[in-house]
Amino acid sequence: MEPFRILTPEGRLLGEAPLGTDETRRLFAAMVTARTFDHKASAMQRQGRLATYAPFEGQEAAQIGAAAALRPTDWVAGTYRDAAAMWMHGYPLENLILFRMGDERGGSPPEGVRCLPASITVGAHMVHAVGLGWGSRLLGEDSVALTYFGEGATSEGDFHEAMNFAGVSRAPVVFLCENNQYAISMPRRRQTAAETIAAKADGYGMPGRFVDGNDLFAVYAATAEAVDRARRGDGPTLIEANTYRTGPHTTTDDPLRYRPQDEVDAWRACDPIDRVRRYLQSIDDWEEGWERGIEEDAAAEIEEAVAAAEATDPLGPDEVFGGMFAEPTAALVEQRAMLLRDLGEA
Ligand SMILES: Cc1ncc(C[n+]2csc(CCOP(=O)(O)OP(=O)(O)O)c2C)c(N)n1
Repeated sequence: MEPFRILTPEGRLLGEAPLGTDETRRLFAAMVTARTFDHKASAMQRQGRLATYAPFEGQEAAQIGAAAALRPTDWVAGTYRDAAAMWMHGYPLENLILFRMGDERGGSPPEGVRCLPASITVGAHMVHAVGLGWGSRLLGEDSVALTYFGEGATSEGDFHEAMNFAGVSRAPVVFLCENNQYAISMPRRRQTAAETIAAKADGYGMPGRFVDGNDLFAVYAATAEAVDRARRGDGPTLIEANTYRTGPHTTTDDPLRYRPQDEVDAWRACDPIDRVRRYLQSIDDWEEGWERGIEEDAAAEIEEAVAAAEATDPLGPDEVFGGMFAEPTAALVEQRAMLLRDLGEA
């Protein structure tokens, strides 16, 4: 089945561009900045400055293109791999880095940024996104919740519960599946017998769109349409952004053990950033110096965020007990006291 596509890998338009030149250049710059962050974070992990890192290289159009269709009053609920989407929705780089250093204080955005903490539990946040969308409706707001997840998450019970409740309640939610072809080492063909992830929408009474996830324009257009539909009160949409992660699942795995290099190379030829660059070149709106400037600005902005994160006073060892419950359980109170006693601090 052919995905919905507006821009070919060669950067040729197949239909009308959904974005003007200035906005296209802005989103191109966002994708370049996101990739600069991704490479920096992978390097920092290798230097022992970050814990495990889940790279998103190859998925920039899916994350940035969808987030660009939102208003600041809308909600984003994503995963450990959705740093670019969260940043696009206002989550500070410093917090993204701090969280990946293992510091819970980076796990939430500042007041007013409508992003949930990244979900490490596969699929759990989709249910929360439906609650946010439905709750907004009950409050009389017109906010929409956009939830990002991988194709592996569609095999979780939470996917069914979220999709079912959203369908029945017509909650203003956009389900954005970044089908990056693998759930760790599990290939897409063994994840589900369905022809597409998008086809699953049928069973929940909502539209499903199968979209070229490496096409910024297609992802943006499909998401903007789904967001409009949700905001009007016409209910949720499932979008499958067909894409590929060119890096490992996380910095702990070796993808060559489960996928061939020629497959990676074939997907690299469909790179989402190259595609928009080719398009901008074709309309004479790209200069090498401009792109270098974006990279340099991005690197400087990221360095500043890294410096701020690394200058943060480390958490005390007992702070690990504070992250889960508003009111700690009796067992946690006891364990915390034991730890402090053992450390000679009580
Ligand atoms: C409920 C749950 N089960 C298992 C895991 C371990 N795990 C972490 S990532 C992952 C694969 C998820 O794949 P997918 O949903 O396709 O997203 P991707 O990592 O490819 O972005 C698994 C099984 C988990 N974090 N949570």
